[in-house]
Amino acid sequence: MVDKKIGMTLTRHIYEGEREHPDATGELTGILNQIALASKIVSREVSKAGLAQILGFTGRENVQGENVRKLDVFANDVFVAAFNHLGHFCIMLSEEVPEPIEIPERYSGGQYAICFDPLDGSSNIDANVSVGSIFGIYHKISPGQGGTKEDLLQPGRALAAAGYVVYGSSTMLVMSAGHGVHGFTLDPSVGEFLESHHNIRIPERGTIYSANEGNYPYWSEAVRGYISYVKQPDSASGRPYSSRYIGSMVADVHRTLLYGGIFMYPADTKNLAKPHGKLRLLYECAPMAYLIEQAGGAASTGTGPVLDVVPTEIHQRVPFFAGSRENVEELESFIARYDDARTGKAVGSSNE
Ligand code: AHM
Ligand code: MG
Repeated sequence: MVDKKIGMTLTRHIYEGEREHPDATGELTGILNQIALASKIVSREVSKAGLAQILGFTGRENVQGENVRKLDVFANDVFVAAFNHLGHFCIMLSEEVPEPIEIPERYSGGQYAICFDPLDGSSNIDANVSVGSIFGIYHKISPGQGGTKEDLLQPGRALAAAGYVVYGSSTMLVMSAGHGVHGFTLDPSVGEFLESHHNIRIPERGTIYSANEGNYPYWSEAVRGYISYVKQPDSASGRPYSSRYIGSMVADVHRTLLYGGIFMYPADTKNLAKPHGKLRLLYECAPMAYLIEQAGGAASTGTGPVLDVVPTEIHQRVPFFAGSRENVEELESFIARYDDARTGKAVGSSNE
């Protein structure tokens, strides 16, 4: 007998989700299907990057004498082509493009805006390390036909859906449309994403910390204090924690979602032009924060939920601390304590 779970494709999952909501228009189904299609194409190219000689080069010719593009540029082109004639979007934002991407007028009547990072962590590709795509989908809020920056500059709390695709030892799409987080693994033999992880829940507390510790000297005293704390032996809380850092956000967040712990990219003083860390709010941090919260975890800038940050610029960066709820709260308590010490307030005093 065929197990009915075998038939739970991404498409069916989304369709069934929409069926439970009679007011749903089916647009989100169309969008997620298109994301799945684009990510299958990107996955195919990522997996044969070395063979196709498209890694690390741009504007060069491959063995067939065709022009080749860097893989992140290729991925951007694939996602843009998948979205801009769909009719479901009014505007798009990509990490690869400085300004919002307008939709051709004929197709610009869609009721959604999308922010995406087509290929995050692409500096890892030459070493065959996992990379990923990230997306966040918002309802259109601007009046009239077409979209404006207003549709993109929304807090993560307003996300209608978000997800990522990790191109790792297998390709996996993890998404939420506000009803839990679900993971789908690409079965290349049938070309379908099949549900492999239903309702992912992040552990309440984990014993892995994940950060680029080379930046330690440039972090705030509070973050340095927290990192010293996680290394101090304490059997009750499982310290010292293990350190794991891939340097590819999608892979690091994916592991954190499944195993628990804390992933972070704090602000640092190394580059004064980047006082808010490295990661971008709209297409890196907010979608990941949405997934982590949907899975029962927490995502913070250090002083409050990432999802509550109201963006003022499309390529804005924020400090990012995400993972198991207890770990993130612990990190926040370090920041509050150091802030209190700086401002002369007694540790543990209230914030009123
Ligand atoms: P990118 O968008 O240019 O790929 O940069 C983002 C990546 C993330 O995937 C990762 O978390 C981070 O940069 C790693 O940065 P670092 O090398 O400073 O540790
Ligand atoms: Mg990126």
